[in-house]
Parts: sequence; structure tokens; C-alpha cells
Amino acid sequence: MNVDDFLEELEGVIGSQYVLRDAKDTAPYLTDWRGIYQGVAIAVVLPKHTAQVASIVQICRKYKIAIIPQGGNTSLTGSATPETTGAQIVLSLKRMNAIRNIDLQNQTMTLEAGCILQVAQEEASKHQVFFPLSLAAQGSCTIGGNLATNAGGTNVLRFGNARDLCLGLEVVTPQGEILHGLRGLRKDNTGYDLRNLFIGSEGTLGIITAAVMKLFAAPTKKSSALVAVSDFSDMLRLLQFLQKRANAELTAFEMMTRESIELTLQHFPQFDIPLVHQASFTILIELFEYQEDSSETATSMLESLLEEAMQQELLEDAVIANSLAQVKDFWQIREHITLAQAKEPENLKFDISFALSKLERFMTETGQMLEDACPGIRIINFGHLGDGNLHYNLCAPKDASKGYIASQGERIQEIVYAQIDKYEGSISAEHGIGQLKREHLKAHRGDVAYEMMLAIKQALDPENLFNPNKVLIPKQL
Ligand code: FAD
Ligand code: 2HG
Ligand code: ZN
Repeated sequence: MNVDDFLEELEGVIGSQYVLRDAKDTAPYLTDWRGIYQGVAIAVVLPKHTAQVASIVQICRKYKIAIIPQGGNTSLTGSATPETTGAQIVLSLKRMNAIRNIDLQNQTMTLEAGCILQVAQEEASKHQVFFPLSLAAQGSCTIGGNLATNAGGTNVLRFGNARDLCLGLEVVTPQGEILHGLRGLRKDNTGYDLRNLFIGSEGTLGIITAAVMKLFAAPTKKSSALVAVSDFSDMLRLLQFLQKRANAELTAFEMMTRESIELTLQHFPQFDIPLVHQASFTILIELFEYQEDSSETATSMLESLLEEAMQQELLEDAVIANSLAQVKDFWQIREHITLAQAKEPENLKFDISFALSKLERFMTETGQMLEDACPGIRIINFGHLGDGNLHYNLCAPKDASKGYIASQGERIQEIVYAQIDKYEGSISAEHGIGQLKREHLKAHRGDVAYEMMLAIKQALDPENLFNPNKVLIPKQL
């Protein structure tokens, strides 16, 4: 293979200024958000149109060069980072960021893959509608990346994850063909569901170039509260109580343990938790209100429901945000947990989910097992409790010497993964597999499912050109 010929052909399609080769230009694309993986690439290419993506794929097929699709590069599993072989390209969708269409009658929005999530949210609100996908990385992550990872976030409880919000995709296949599917249909039972195959496939089956996403009525008001709860089962009872009784919609029920809040306040002392009683768990609750002139507002409803919950001894203390600024402050604390943990030199992340009825047993038992095995280990446990999704993250004990997590990591993972199996949970609730968890996927997903996934990969990408060795460990393809 002649690299110069290859690059010349790429430049012929998108222009030399969009084929990055200089180390200082390519650096941000070659490492992951957590700084765990460092890859190498022949070039980083930045197409502007779907037809250019198709041409790039055809050129890569001709020269047998693998492609790593990349959006905002916020993956927490190293899924958008190339390997170290230096024989791959990164295809960044950043420049494909147009909002192609807003169809208010159909309540949909057609976005190019590189559109930043926050831009999509803002565009929706300019049209007095609401786009619910919401996560702390929304200022950088893209719609294409959100779909390729089937991102979750903080509104899944009411609106579902990225998959549930998508009505159609435009995809470039590993053969360099364009699959057109942007009709925005809510019903379409015409054979196998190809859209859902690409969603969550982490760039291993196709390159998403555009998507039709659902829009919703914009809430007239949001009301948020921080609630202190000392007992896990009370937290679940509170969730059920609110789901049953809130006429306004319960959109978020986010859990933060005492340890996650302490770590966040330690690294970001500008924040404050305005609760008198600090309990084992703090919950961030959000209700959406839709009626302009209702006598009972979301805030008054939340107030009376939380009072009633307190009388039933489901909670210790609660504070309802009294301004938009305070709503933001509450969310800032929740969203800074990841950033606080990133400041700790050594940590391990588990993004896991369980049936709600099994969560408490998992937590009590696993916490004890980890303490027995690694005394003083810090469990930074938080997450989207309403979805049964824990970010069960660990930090080295305070007094641990350097290299603690590296030396204990395997043992810790053995304990946690065995417990996930015991309680029939998922090893990846919302962040995907990437390269971080591919061995665990093979070990925990079951042979039948795993073989089917290999067969799908083989059928759609027989030359293993799209994000090879991510998600799956290929048999000798
Ligand atoms: P990238 O990181 O660029 O890529 C992710 C994967 O998608 C890679 O496999 C890549 O090859 C593939 N890909 C990207 N674009 C395309 C495309 N157009 N076509 C095909 N494949 C593509 N995740 C959650 O689910 N919930 C959260 O609450 C959440 N919070 C986060 C908070 C922080 C602070 C950070 C750093 C991350 C968080 N994440 C969360 C993880 C991450 O933001 C999501 O996985 C997000 O969806 C990735 O989008 P991206 O555009 O950055 O994709
Ligand atoms: C969140 O919910 C993200 O904030 C990140 O999914 C979780 O840091 C993590 O593990
Ligand atoms: Zn999350």
C-alpha cells in the first residue's frame, strides 16, 4: 500500500486542509476523554457531506485502511480512539453539523451526525419544543456519537434513551453505500429493524451521517429538589410514591451517595448542598409542568408531595429550588461528580444496571466484599437510580500508595463482575463497550448472543474496516 497515493485520493475528495496529518492537529483526536488510551492514525479526515463520507469509505476499502468514526470524542470506554498500529484513519463527523430540517407537524428534527447535542437542544427550544436527551457531556458530544453509543443521561426515566428518541437514520455502509432512512415514520414494520442495529453499534457496523429525532412539547416549568434519604429501600418507595402521585411528569430521579458528594465538594468547593441533614443518599428530583395557568404548579405539587413523604418517614430533609439559578446549582453538583473523580489519580469505573428490586442487595453485599478485599477503598456510587443504573466507581483508599488500582484492579473487577452476574445485571448500562469492556462483553453476554453479534459484524463488515477490535474480539476475520 502506498500511503501517499491513499492520502492524495482522500485529499482529492475533501481537500487537503481537511486531511490532518500534523501531530499538533491530530493530537486531540488520538486520545480518549479519560486519557487512558493513546492511538496513532495515518490521518484525521473531516468530511462535510454524506457523499464525501461514502467516497472516503470506498477509498479506504481500496487500500484496506480501517476507519474509526468519531463525534465529540467524549466516550468513556475508549471507543473512538484508534489503535496503536498507525494503519487506521479517524473520520471525524465534526464538520457535518447542519440541522437539516425541523418538522413541527411531525414533531421531529433532522440533524447531521456531527451536530453537538446542546446545539440540538437549543435549536428545539428556539422553536418552542423540547429535545430531551441530556447528559453532562452535552456541550461536546454529538448526535451521531449519542446514537452510536445509545446514550442515556438524566431524562431516560421519562423520555427513554437515544434509541427511543430516534425515528430514522442515514448511514454509510462498510461498502461505501448510503442507506437512506430519514422519513421520520413512527410506524414502519418492513422487515428487520436496521436502524436499531446501527444504534449502539459504536461505529463498528456503519457511519451514521444524519438522524431524525423526536421532539416533545416544551415544559412550561421545571421544578427540582434535593432530598436526603438515609435508607435505600425508602429511596425506592419515594420513587414509586412520586411516580404514582405526581400529576406533573417525573423526569429525573438521580442518586448521589454521601461519598460522591463529599468528593465533589472537595474538588469543587464553590458548590454547596443546602440540606440541613446530610444523609447516606441525596436524590435530585425533577418534575416538568405543562400547564400555563394551573392552580397547582409543579413546585407546589412537589412541596406537598415531599411533605407527605416526610410524614411517611421516607425522607429526612428536602429543599426545593427557588430559582432557575438554584436548579442549575443542583444539577452542577450532580454533573461535577465525574469531573471530581477525574481529578483523583487512580480510579475504576463500572457503569452497571439492575432490576430495581435487586439493587440494594447488590450494593450492600458488594460494598462489604470490596471493603474486605481492599480495606479503605472508596466507592463513589451515583447514577440514574430511576433507571436502575449505577455509576459504581471506585477510588484508591486515601492513604494508598501509587499504583494501588493498577495492582488491585483485576481483583476488584472479579468481585464486581461476579456480583453483576449474580444479580443478573448489565456490565454496561449506557456507556457502551468500546475497548475498555470488550473482554467483559465476551465473558458476560452469553455465547449465543456473542456469536450472533460476531455473525452480524461479519455479514455487514466482512473486511473488518469499521472500528475494528472495538466491542467485539473478532475471530480470525
Ligand atoms: P465519540 O466519543 O466520538 O464516539 C463514541 C462511539 O461512537 C465510538 O465508538 C465512535 O466510533 C462512535 N461514533 C461516533 N460518531 C459516530 C457516527 N456518526 N457514526 C458511527 N459511529 C460513531 N453517556 C451516557 O450515556 N450518559 C451520560 O450521562 C453520560 N455522561 C457523560 C459525562 C461526561 C462528563 C463524559 C465525558 C461522558 C459522558 N457520557 C455519558 C459518555 C459520552 O458522552 C457518550 O457516550 C456520548 O454519547 C458520546 O458521544 P460523542 O459524540 O462524544 O462520541
Ligand atoms: C453521568 O451520569 C455519566 O454523569 C458519567 O454517565 C458517569 O462518571 C461516570 O462514571
Ligand atoms: Zn450516566
